[in-house]
Amino acid sequence: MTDNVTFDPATGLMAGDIQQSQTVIKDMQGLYEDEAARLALPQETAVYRVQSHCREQAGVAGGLFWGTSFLSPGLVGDEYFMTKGHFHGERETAEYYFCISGQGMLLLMTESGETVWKTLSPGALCYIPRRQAHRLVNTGDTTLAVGACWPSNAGHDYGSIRQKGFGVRVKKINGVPTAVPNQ
Ligand code: PAN
Ligand code: ZN
Repeated sequence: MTDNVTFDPATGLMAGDIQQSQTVIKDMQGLYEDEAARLALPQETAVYRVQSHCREQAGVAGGLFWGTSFLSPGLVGDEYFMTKGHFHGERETAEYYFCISGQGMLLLMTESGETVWKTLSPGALCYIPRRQAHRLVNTGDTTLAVGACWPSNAGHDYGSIRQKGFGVRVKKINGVPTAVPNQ
């Protein structure tokens, strides 16, 4: 990957020498509380896509990666669209997130399961400390675009999130985004 890359601060869109990935509803198996509601949706529905500039080799310490996540609005049952969420495989790595557009929440969870959440609107800057899992939730009705910068050796550990989830789920209750304990 080269330095031939652009980043539009108004939208978060990147172009040039970038990687792109997309996560659809069928990839989110087991992550929402209401699995029947997830299965009832068209399985190719886009939940989020990520653009990134990974100039260094993944897994090698010393570099930085840069990217934007675009999370669609939507619900699975009463639970808002969200990212899978992960700990960094290399636990001693932190990350910055910054909200570019849309409305949402960032969930942060320690390894012992204590979960806090931060409200995201354009301009919010969030530091994700080392050893904390992180997940984005779109609580609005437009795309949530969030930029990020993370160390090239961070890696992604999705396993424990798949098993236990976060300490809260974010649901639309009486029209209001509400964090409720994850049973
Ligand atoms: C982000 C995330 C991105 C997608 O770039 O990887 O928002 O979320 P999941 O990886 O949980 O599917 C990041 O935190 N990188 O470390
Ligand atoms: Zn991360």
